Amino acid sequence: MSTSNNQPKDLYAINTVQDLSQESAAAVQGGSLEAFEHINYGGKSIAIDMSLPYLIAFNDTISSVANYTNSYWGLYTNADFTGSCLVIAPWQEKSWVGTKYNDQISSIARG
Ligand SMILES: [Ca+2]
Repeated sequence: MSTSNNQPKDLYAINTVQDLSQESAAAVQGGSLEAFEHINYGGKSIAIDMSLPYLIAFNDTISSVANYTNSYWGLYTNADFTGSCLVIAPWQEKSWVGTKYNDQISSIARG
């Protein structure tokens, strides 16, 4: 009696291709907004990949940001996405958020 090994091999190949595709998709859609304590990307930093209604330890701290995503982000001076909003474009970097927003940002929304 002979059986073919082709089917299990084919299934394995399909699974491998699917895994690679998911990794590629994650690489394209992933990334984060990095926020820094000081200007010029200095001091402590956090990597944010989703909206945060309150920054907790980073409240009123952020002085520079680097957006390593394809998304727009809104940086708000008050919690729950209220107050003044500084919009950060995809892949935009700001070595200084400006006087109005320095040490004022309390919530961040991913667009
Ligand atoms: Ca600061």
